[in-house]
Amino acid sequence: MKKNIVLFFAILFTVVSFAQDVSVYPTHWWTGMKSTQLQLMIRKVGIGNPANKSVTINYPGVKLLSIQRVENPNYLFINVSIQPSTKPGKFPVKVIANGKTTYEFTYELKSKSKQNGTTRVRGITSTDFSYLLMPDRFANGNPANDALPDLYRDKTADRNNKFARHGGDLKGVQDHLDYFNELGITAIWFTPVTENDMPKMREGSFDMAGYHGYWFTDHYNVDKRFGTNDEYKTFINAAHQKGLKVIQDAIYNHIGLEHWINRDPPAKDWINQWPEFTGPNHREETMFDPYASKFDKNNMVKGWFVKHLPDLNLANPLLATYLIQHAIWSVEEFGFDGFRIDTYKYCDETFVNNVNAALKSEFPTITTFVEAWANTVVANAYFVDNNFKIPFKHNAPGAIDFSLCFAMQAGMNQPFGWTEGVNRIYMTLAQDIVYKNPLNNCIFLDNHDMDRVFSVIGEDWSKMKWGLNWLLTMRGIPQLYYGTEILMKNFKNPTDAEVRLDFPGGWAGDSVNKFTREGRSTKENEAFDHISKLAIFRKTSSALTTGKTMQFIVRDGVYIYFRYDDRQTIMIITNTSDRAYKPDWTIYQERIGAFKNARNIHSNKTIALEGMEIPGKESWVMELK
Ligand SMILES: [Ca+2]
Ligand SMILES: [Ca+2]
Repeated sequence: MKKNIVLFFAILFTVVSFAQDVSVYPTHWWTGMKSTQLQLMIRKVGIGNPANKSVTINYPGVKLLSIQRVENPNYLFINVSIQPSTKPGKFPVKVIANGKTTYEFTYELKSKSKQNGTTRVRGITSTDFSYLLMPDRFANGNPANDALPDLYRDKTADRNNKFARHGGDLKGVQDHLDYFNELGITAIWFTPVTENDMPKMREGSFDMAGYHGYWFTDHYNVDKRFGTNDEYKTFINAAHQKGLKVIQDAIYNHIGLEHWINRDPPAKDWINQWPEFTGPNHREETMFDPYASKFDKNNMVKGWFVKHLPDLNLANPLLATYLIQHAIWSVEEFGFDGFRIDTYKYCDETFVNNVNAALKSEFPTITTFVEAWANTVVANAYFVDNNFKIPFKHNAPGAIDFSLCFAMQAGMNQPFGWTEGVNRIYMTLAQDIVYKNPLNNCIFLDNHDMDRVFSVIGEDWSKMKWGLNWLLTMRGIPQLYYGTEILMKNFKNPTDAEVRLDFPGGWAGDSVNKFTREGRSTKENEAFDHISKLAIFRKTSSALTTGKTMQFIVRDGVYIYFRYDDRQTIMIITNTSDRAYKPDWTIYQERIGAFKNARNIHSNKTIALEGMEIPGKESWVMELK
């Protein structure tokens, strides 16, 4: 009896110790991966104690290579190789001290998907039209997960507070997949859904929630206020079944203050340390300027973005492996199609190239575009695959094209001049010589960090049409910010919360539902239809998606460019002046050739090129016939 009691408590103790904060990363892996190397991180109090001398793994094809300790005894790293012949399955991993097993866990190798590149992980290309949304602000599909006070530090959801969580979630996005198809969208990009278990943080004079998702506290878990890991998979599968791709937002530069990497770092040098809070200078020039000081570059790479976002030392090899394996894990686990990388210009440059290369090696079809928020074309191009002959070459395929965004805004907003107005677009596109492939750039009129474009242009619908026409016909991967199609407006004044308002109709009981034609005003339907008509045409237009570009010098404020290939020629003509304009087609003969007529994509009217006159303030997208 006594013996049984001892045994009972021994079992209980084992269970209790198992229920403590124990984690193994990656949580599972796959057979059939290109790389045969895997590094497991065990996180458990005392696991790295030198008494834990050895590890045993007994599974055909899996070989223990080495174990590694770090200065924090709560971590142990296990390096294994997985031979290509290894079968999927589960096996025990034992940590041994003095001949006894002190910790044992079961590790699983699943079978790598054979659908990568066909029904999942398809890559985002210039054939796509993406829609950027914030899940917390788009639609609430599950009111039961709005606030989960037993699980998370921030215990509230409150739609009356612009800085709080509002309860939107993945189910809400999933409930509107048909809406995206009506609008002509082909890819959904949303701000991160990774766990952000942070309390509200003081930013300026406001207490902000991590509703935007950029404060990771656990890489391997979806924040349950957006949905579980399984619900994320369900959402992606549902999107794929509706012909929609999915873009995941990734962050390598920093983590949230409450991430265990910051609370209990494996080694001090996983976080870039400063004697007191030091922010980065935000000057991307420090990364490529031939005259830059080491001081400025060091500050740019290692400064903390804000006080509550510890900056990761991506040059640490164990941390780098942790993050690279997580990136691979998330693609294989969830099957999304492309990455958008946040705060790219603040990252260790060798690391970002390594993670991109590792992803490309495992998933040849995966694509990436990076946020460098650069103010010049040279700077934008520096952070991606480019034509520069310089010592360090970045390898990301595409940039988020801020230069073209600023140029398009200037084209709508400024009066025409030698270097102003629509000439900014002309001059910016001319600088495409620096990109290896400008079609890989994500192009946009605004995003979640900027004033809404409709406000920027003074709520002028004529100018809005120019911008939308350019967005959907210029080279690159167009991105629309949620709500632009219903003319949502606002400046980031006093904060960016103003440009992140709830989509009307996303919550049960909303007074209007702008997901439906009936819920939208006449003007809003005009905007929605203008976008959807061109977007749906674009889907099957080889010229607009993958064709070449030819632009002509802007004359009298009239900007004409062509997208063309062997099968199709599209002319985009925008008259930014007040006066009607009759193009002299002899100037455009190279592209006009034998074409006699042009069909306006929006009105569907075909008119003769001879004698064609475009009124002032008008923009037309025309297929030449
Ligand atoms: Ca919810
Ligand atoms: Ca950094």
